[in-house]
Amino acid sequence: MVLSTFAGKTVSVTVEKNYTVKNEKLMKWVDEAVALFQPDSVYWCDGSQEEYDRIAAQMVTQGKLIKLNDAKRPNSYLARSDASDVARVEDRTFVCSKNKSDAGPNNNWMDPQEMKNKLRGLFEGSMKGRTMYVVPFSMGPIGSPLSHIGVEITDSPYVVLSMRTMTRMGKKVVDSLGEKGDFVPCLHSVGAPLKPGQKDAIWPCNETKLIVHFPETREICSYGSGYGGNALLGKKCFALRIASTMAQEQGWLAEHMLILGLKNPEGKKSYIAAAFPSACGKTNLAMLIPPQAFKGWEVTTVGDDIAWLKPGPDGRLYAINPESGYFGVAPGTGDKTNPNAMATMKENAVFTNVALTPDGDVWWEGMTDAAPAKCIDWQGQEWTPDCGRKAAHPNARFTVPATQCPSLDEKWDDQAGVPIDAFIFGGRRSTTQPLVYETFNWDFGVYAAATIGSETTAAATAKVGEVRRDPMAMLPFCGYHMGDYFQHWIDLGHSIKKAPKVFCVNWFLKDEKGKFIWPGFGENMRVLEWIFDRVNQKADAIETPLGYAPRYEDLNFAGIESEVTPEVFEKLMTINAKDWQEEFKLREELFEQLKDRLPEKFKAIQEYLKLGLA
Ligand code: O2Y
Ligand code: MN
Repeated sequence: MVLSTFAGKTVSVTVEKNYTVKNEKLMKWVDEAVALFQPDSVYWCDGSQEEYDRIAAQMVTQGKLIKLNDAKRPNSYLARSDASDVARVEDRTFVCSKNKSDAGPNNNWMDPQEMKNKLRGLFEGSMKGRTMYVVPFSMGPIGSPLSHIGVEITDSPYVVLSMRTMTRMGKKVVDSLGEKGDFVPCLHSVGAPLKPGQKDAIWPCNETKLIVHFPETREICSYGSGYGGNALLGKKCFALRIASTMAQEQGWLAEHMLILGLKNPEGKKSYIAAAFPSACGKTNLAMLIPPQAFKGWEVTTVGDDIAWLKPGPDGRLYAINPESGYFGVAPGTGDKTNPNAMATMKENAVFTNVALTPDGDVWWEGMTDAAPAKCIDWQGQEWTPDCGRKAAHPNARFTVPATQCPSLDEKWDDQAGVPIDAFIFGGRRSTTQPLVYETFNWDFGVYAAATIGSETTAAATAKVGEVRRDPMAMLPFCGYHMGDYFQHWIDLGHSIKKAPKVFCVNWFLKDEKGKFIWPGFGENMRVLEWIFDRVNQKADAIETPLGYAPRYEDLNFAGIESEVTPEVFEKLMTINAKDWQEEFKLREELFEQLKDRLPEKFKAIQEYLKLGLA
């Protein structure tokens, strides 16, 4: 237990707890946290709507939330973060395994004891003048064999509200823990203690930030940030970094994947899980609305960001979305790009770092074609379309309950999860990667997933157009050595009777003039249909050097024949040998970094592909 080293002080605080807790480990851990953080009061969250409304109202009174116009956006709020606290801090994120080599070159590392000493110094007294909230949460449906429980201690009421939307949270989780149930302890402090009488900041945080994972003891500590993945510890910290280490040990997968359901007009249904690096439209794909030509087809949403997949008794992989809400990027989301997301956020939403319109609603770039004549930008400044600044921060967010999504899948909350028939991997590539292909088999699929990457965009870096490898879109989220992770994928596929088929897609090919060739968004349905039919043994394909690919006649282009002609399709499906020689060189750079633990099979697969493309 991380806190045994922190304990030793006795303090007196008021405690508000409206239910019985029988779990001794939890009670002891909370007592230790009180001694460490020295808050003014302790509040055990029950997860009720009344509690949510009460905390939100307190934050409005304190100026920490703005209540939006109830007629336009019922029960919704706007939060503005500190300008220094707007995104995940990868350079301050650590995996503190006992041995440095187990964290791999993909993680920052520090000796666990040294890190705990450092954290103790930062955490000691860091909640003075504040309330310490105890937030019990379940990742996945409560009681499901695919779910796991965590408890987050935090001094941020914004985190409490967000955790209630993003997880199953409160008394029901403590009840399901019972006397002996285990949980992942998560400590979070914004690192801004208050002296008596000191006025609080609108968004308290600390210049020093540290997001720390102890994989062997399954503990998470976060200091200094109140934002997103740094602070909502159920998401990236637990459901990906810690869960990926649990999954390796226990024979399952914790992945950075959306999950969608696809039903054809005959009523046959398949589920697909898909991984993409950021800025590839993951939420748009998860909530896709099929074009008119696909009458009778249904796309349904199980999850938009994370999937936990465990082998079922029938030898298939079953997936749950461990979350219960969406924490989506607002800029670029609009009625044209993602009408389902827009409908999901029509009420009960918390928006962070978007603009406030004069009528008390929200706006961001890409929400509508025309910008409002004026608004208040994400930093509280007056904004007009010609002022030269963005109205919303590029990483501005909406936080909404999944249950409000019009395309929500009927099994999104099913204790058994949903059976996965296909994995899709993609990246943002203007050349090289064709629109779609099916890999030859599981091992080739794992190799392809391990080598995906995206070209950097202006929003992410100054070096635009450079390909950044992001294996399985997990590079920032894998809690252990990426080479071991690849081997775990290979082994898992061979240990189950019916491993999903693996497909690669690329929605972002450009022509010589730099214009996107593929229409994307809802039109991606045309590729999904082919994948669905491959999975259900109905679609034809030809063999290419990379895998199996559709011919023009294998995809339904009804309604876009003039945009995607056979010549355009030819371009979309081109596998250019010269580009691929360059691609293999870049992949070798990734393999070089991971060489001490890279699966043997990868070399053989790459040699085979190279020969086919020589
Ligand atoms: O910047 C943050 O803290 C959020 S990161 C995030 C949030 C929702 C879904 N995915 C991500 C991500 O970085 O992959
Ligand atoms: Mn994500």
